[in-house]
Amino acid sequence: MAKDMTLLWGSGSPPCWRVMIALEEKNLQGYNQKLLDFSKGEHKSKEVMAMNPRGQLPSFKHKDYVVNESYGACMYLESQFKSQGNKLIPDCPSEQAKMYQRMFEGLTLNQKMADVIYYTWKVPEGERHDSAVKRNKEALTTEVKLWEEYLKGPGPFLAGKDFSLADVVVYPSIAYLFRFQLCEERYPKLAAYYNSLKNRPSIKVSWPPTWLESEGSEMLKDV
Ligand SMILES: N[C@@H](CCC(=O)N[C@@H](CS)C(=O)NCC(=O)O)C(=O)O
Repeated sequence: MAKDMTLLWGSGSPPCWRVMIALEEKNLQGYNQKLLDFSKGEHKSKEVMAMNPRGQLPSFKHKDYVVNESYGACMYLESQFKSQGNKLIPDCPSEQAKMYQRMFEGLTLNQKMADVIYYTWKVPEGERHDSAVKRNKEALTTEVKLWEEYLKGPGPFLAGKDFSLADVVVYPSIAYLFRFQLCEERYPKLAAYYNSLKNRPSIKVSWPPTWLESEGSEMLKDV
């Protein structure tokens, strides 16, 4: 039981979901956790700010060691609990190189996705520029095509035959794309990857609760 760990998280946030998947993969159930509501501004509460001065989720600590950055937390958990649960960093140099490459490229995918989704959320309708919307969508389309190509290589996982940290950190972004109705027919490899991992225990048990309650929007339908 991981009673010496605390995770403050928000539903539907890819960074939060990454940490939850890593905790499950490392058999670290039973940690202290609190689900906070972004729409009520709970990520700016005193409790979060004390742990994470940016007021962002996830906020995570093990004992007194704070690792709020989701990639950092996943890498920390793998490093500290190497022989527990599933091994998430392959020994084989070619697979390890691919794993780090895909992991960090995942940040670009996430950013390009956020550029499209948050522009529409944050910029009021009358102030939006069609050219910016178009440019962001084109950039995301180029990026998504790249991931579709990657999945044509030896799989079934992002770094090869084994589930790794690359899957832990990138899967939530890929799931987010489909939540916003990325077309499964246009990206069959990505869709197959997304669907095949839905029932993996670490992913299923940590599936964003708000996603079970409502449909996502169609924002990425034409990407
Ligand atoms: N680099 C951080 C990013 C965390 C992050 O951006 N969290 C978002 C939710 S997905 C958040 O808390 N946003 C609220 C805010 O920035 O005020 C990580 O990977 O952990």
